Amino acid sequence: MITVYGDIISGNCYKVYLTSQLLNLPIRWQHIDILKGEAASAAFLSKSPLGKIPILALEDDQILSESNAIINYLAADSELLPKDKFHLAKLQQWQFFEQYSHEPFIAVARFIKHYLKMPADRQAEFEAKQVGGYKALQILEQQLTQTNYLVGEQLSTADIALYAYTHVADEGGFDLNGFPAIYRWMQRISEQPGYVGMQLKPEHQH
Ligand SMILES: N[C@@H](CCC(=O)N[C@@H](CS)C(=O)NCC(=O)O)C(=O)O
Repeated sequence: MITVYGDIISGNCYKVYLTSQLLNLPIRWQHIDILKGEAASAAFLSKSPLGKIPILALEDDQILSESNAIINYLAADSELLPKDKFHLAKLQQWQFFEQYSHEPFIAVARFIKHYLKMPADRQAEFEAKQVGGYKALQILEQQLTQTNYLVGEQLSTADIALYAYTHVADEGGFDLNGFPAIYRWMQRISEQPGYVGMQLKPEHQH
């Protein structure tokens, strides 16, 4: 069975869990507690030299890192990954946007506010993250006023990638009230068969 090493409180790890549940794929979840620094342990570094979660270990011990690569691997051959080359490139466009222009603002603001409880020496950084985070939300809103999902009318791993930190953006100090199209998109995703929220811990995470 495929093993995922992750911590569900991380949006990057949650993407992998959500994808596996939407596709009804059996996975073994190995909890790595990021707040306790377990991703930096020697045992974990031997699997993933970067010391970051999530990683996926195949049955033959091949390892895959980078959350968006992992969800695309899991979704290969499913309707969550388009076959048409333009739509596939659009999906990647959104996933690269997520990693460079969304996650570094919204996830980091959330980490500072929600998990570190806003230490004084990170207050200025937190405020700077708000600017980039709201810009990313505006871009999502603009697309989602035109289409139900990010790549047209079909749910894909682009939506899963962007949903992960957007749906907990309030924990990073972002007010989603001014973003009705994002709100409706989040509703649509949460109504998918197999959907699980971030608060539902994987079976193997205690
Ligand atoms: N680009 C990577 C980012 C992974 C990442 O930053 N993971 C964080 C948790 S969200 C982590 O492992 N942090 C632990 C650390 O840096 O010590 C991905 O998408 O998987």
